[in-house]
Amino acid sequence: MNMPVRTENRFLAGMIAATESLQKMELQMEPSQRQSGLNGNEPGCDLIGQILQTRSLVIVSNRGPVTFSKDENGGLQSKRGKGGLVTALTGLANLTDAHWIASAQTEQDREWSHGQVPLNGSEKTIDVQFVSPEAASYEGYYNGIANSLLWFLQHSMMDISHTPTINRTTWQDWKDGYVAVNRLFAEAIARQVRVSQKPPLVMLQDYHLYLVPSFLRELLTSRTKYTLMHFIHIPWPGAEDWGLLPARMRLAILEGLCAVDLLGFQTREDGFNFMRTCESYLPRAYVKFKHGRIWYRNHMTYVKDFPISIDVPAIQQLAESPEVDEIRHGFEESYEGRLLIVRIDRIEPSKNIVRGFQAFDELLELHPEHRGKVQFLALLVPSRMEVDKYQAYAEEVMGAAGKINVKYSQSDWEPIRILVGEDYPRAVAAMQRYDVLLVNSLADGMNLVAKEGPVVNRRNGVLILSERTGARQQLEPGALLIPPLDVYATAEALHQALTMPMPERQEHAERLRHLVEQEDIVDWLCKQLETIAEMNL
Ligand code: GDG
Repeated sequence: MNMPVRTENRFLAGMIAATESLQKMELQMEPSQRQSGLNGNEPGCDLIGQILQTRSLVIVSNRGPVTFSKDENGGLQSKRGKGGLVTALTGLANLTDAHWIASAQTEQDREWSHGQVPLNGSEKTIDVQFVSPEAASYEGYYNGIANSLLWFLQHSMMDISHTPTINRTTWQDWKDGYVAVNRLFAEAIARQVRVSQKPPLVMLQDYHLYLVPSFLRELLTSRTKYTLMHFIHIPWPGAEDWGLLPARMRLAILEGLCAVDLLGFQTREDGFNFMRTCESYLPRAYVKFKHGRIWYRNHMTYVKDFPISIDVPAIQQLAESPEVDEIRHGFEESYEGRLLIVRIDRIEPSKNIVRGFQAFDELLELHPEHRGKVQFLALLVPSRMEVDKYQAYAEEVMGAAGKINVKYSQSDWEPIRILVGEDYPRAVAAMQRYDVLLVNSLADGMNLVAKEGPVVNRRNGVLILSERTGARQQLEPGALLIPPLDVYATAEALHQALTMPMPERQEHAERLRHLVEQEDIVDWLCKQLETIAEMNL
C-alpha cells in the first residue's frame, strides 16, 4: 500500500523551522550568550538550555520530519518535511536527546520504520519512529474523522441541514480508525517514555491525536515521570458547536485533552472556548477561567495561548536566493505598471477563496477605475483531493474565477490569474511583489501567510486580514480587518488598500514587520518551555 504524500505539512514545516533556528542559534552563539536566548530580552529563552539539560524530548505528530520513497534505481531516498514547525522542533532536537513519532506515509516509511535521521548542519541525529496502522484504519482516522469531521466542526463549516451525517461508517472510522490509531501512537510513546533516561517532555501536535493523552495515562503508572504537552493548530469553536458531536466522541476528546499538563492554543479565544466546552460537557470538571486551569479526575491541565509563528531569518534568506529572484523578476515583468492583489492558500473551503473572487468582482463593479489596472494573482496548492468536498470546492474556485474573467477580460488583461501547484519559492516571490495580500479565511487557526508576507514584501503592501484568523490577535494594528462573509466590506477594503497613500502603506507595513519579527517561531517554543518551567510541570 502506498499512501499519497499530502501537501498540508504546515506545522511540520514550522517545527523544523524553529528547530533549525535554535540549532543555528546554538552553533553561532558563545556559551555565555546561549542562556540569554534570541535577543537577550526574552525571558522564555533563558530557560531553554536549562530545561533541556534535564529532560529528553518526544515529539509526536501525524506527519513526521522525514518521509522515504524509492529513487530511480530502487534505492531509498528521504525527503525532509518542510516548514516552520518541523524546523522549530528539529532545532530543539539539537539541544537534547530527541525522539519523533509519526505515522508512516509511504510503503518505504513502513519498511524503514525506525532509525536515526541526521539534523542539517550538525553531527547530531534525531531518532525517528513511524507507527504503521493498517491502510483502512489510517483512512478512517485521517480522512474519515480528522479531516472530514473534526476539521469541519472546528472551522465552524458544518452545513448541518445536509452534512455531516454520522452513520455506521463514521462510527467504524471512529472505533477502528481514530481510536485505534490514537492507541497505536500512545503505545509507541509509552515504550519511549519507559526507556527514556531523563523525564521526557512529550509534545503532541494537533487534532489527529486528541485521545493519545488519556490512553497514555492508562498505559503508564503514576510513578513514571513525564510532562505531557499538546498544541492545537486549528481553531477551537464555542461549546455549541461541540454540542453537534455525539456525546461519546465529545467525551473521549475532552477527557483526552484534560489528561494533558499544558494545553496550547493559537489564541486566547480558542483556550477560553475549550474551557467553556469542558464546563458544558465534561461532568465533574472544575474550570478556573481566569487562571486557565481545569481540574478533572485529580489532574490539573493548564490552558494557554501560544500563537505560532514563522522562521523569519529562514524565509528572508530564501527570499534573497537566486531562485526566488528569478521568479520575482518574471512577476515584475508580467505585471509591470499594475497593482497586484495576491492570495496564497491550500485549496480549502475554510480559506474562503470563492468569496475572495466575488469581492474582487464587487470591486470592479463599484470602482471601475481599477479595471485593467489591478491584477489578482491566486497561488493555490491542491489539498486533500481524495476527499469529495475538496474536489468539488476546487471546481467551484475555478468556475468562480472563470466567470469573472469572462465578464471583465480585455485584450491585454485577464483579471484573475490562478497558478495551481506546490511551489514554495514561487509563493515567496509573489509575497515580495504584492501591493495587497488578501487573507479572508472563514476560520483559521493562525494563517502563516499573513505573517510571511509582511517580512519579505518589497512594496509596502497592505494586508487585508479576516477577523476570524488567529493572526488577528497579533496583527490587527497593522492590517485592514474584514468580516469574511461580507464581500462588500472586502471589496471596500481592497479599494482602500489599493488607493492608500504611500506613507500610510509604509507605516502599516513597518508595524506588521515589527510585530512578526518580535514573536517568531523560536519565541513560540520558548514561551511553551518557559511555562513548563514556571508551572513546575
Ligand atoms: C494550519 C492551520 C495554522 C504556500 N504555498 C506553498 C507553501 N505554502 C506555505 C505558506 C504557509 C503554509 O504553506 C500554509 O500555512 P497556513 O498557516 O497559511 O495554513 P494551513 O496549511 O491551513 O495550516 C493554520 C498552521 O496550521 C500552523 O499552525 O497557521 O491556521 O490551518 O507557510 O507559505 N508551501 C509549500 N509549497 C507551496 O506552494 N511547500
